[in-house]
Amino acid sequence: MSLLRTFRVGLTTGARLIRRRQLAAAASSSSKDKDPTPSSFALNLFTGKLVLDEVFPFPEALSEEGKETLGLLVDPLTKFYEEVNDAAKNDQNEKVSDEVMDAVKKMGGFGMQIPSDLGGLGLTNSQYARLGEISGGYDLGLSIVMGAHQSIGFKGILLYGNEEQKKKYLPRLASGELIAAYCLTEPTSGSDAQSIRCKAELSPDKKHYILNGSKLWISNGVIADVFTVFAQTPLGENQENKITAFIVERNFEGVSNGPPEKKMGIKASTTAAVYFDNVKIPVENVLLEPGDGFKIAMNILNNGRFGMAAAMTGTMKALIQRASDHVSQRVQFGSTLDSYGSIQSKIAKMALQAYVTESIAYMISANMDKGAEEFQLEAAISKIYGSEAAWNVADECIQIHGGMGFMTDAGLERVLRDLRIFRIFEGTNDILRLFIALTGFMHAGKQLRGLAKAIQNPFSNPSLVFAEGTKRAKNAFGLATTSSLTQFTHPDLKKPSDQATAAISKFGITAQDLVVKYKKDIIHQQILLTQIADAAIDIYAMVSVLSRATRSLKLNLPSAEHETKLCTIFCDEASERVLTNLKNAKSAQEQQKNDVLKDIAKEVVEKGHYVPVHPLEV
Ligand code: MYA
Repeated sequence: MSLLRTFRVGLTTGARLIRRRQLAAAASSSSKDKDPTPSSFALNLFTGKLVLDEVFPFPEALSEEGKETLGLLVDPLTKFYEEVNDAAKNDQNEKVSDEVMDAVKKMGGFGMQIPSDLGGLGLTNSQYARLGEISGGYDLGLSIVMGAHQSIGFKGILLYGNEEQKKKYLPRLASGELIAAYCLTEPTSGSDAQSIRCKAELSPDKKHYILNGSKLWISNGVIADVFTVFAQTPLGENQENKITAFIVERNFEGVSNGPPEKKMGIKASTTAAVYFDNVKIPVENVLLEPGDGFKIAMNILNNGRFGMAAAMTGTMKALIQRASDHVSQRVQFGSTLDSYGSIQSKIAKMALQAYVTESIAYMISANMDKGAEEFQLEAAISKIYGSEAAWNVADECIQIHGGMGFMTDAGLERVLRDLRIFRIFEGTNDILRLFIALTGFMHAGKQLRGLAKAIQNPFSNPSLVFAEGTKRAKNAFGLATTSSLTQFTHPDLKKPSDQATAAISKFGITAQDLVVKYKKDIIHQQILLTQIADAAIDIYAMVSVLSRATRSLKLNLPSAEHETKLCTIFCDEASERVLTNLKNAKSAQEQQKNDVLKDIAKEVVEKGHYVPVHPLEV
């Protein structure tokens, strides 16, 4: 856009441009005019650079006033969960009662991050994380009702809405008078979000878009009044389809939903198909510009993922409390269970995983509060690590309880059922692992002179080009790091810091070697990509706990010594895993094993059943 034209645009358009710029900045690591060294620790790992601004020191998230505000909310929310809400009843009834919904509304629980001048509580991400953590400790079903509404449902309006859109919708969304839902997934489009088919066409008078199509498995789909809907819109001279984000009201004619799905867990929340039959959406209800929808969709998810890690932290803490109560009271073979080594190891590992998830969740939320723009990898890491950790912790908690844990009355099987979806929704952990590795490699490719001019579609576009030039690439890569984390960590953490430093250094070198070895073919190496993602997850986790434990030691917190142990053990185990994953990603022998795995899968799928002849039928 020329300067003159920029000068002429009115105030509204100006504000729109600013939001577009914010969107572009937050959207992707790949925009062309971007600072080549982003602030994201995880992204820089792939180029062997140690960029620590967002990980050291552990961020101080709240001002005194922020703590005070949070203090005023924690007690009522806890009291609500203890005295008003009944998670087991919600699960059994497969709904949240009107009484409970009203109580959440009264507490402001539906508008936690909406600014106070628009009727919300105006909380920061860190404050929201803390309340999400409490919710996750009591009732994951109700957490999803609240989370699908504000973590993703109206997040598009909050982040990218113009003044009119915000004023029109946010106050009633904050009070809970209106409930929101996020509509991306379709019958033929799950992980492959860009392949959606819902279509919105501009009416001849250009006043409306006409929306047709259906969305699937929409959280809050039965109860929502406002939907953020993503649909293809034909744009430009060629009428090329691009995704646009729309605010759609239930009371627009032609909006309906299917029955609530029968599902394994989070039964208190409704999940349903939502149908759009010639729905007239006023053009004013487009978020940002037509065609901006995919990045809006991705950024909403990026923006909400830390909330999931926070909720998982709460779930794990509650499970740890249940497990420790049990093991300190239950007597078998003449002693309480806590005296047995195998139980002690389980409890310690549960604590370890909660500590890591908590450290990651609050590291990210604080960075987002400080205005970080590149957190998509960290957000994905928090979702993957948190959802898997919570699953492990719930499983072990049940194991520790023995037969008792299997019984519905113990309330643990509900938590396990509720947790299962967290590894699937908001981006399956499998696709997020590929996303982490490919985004990292894409960034690494761009950093290398002579490599990768562009990667348009790392998952499916075969025209992706990694230029040749192996030797030059090697030199340009800035081979790993010369710094050591020990400069930033407490002396008591020297060993784990050295382990993490070695892992980071090895990661940079391995990432480079792999880019050079596979070039464009790296996109097809999914097993290898998963190993790389796992290494990146462990490294980010190590750095998060090192930073947190350092802070605790410096502040001489009462838990500092305990945290030192958690940090030390975690880094010991995680650094081993990193080295193994990196070794496997490069090893020819491991690649041969992967090929055999592929063969086995192919043979099973071709036959359509388990292949070996039954041992009794020979
Ligand atoms: S909601 C539905 C969840 N669905 C998904 O998560 C879909 C998963 N799929 C994807 O994310 C994408 O399709 C993937 C890429 C990642 C697979 N950030 O060619 P591309 C850019 C920024 O790679 P694709 C639900 O489950 C990319 O750089 N940018 O795209 C309910 C490129 O940019 P450029 C991104 O191959 C849950 C462009 O896009 C990102 O099609 C309810 C194209 O990229 C990104 N992430 O796919 C939960 N990805 O063109 C409730 C891509 O500039 C939560 N790009 O190069 C509750 C929590 C509890 C809270 C408690 C509260 C109290």
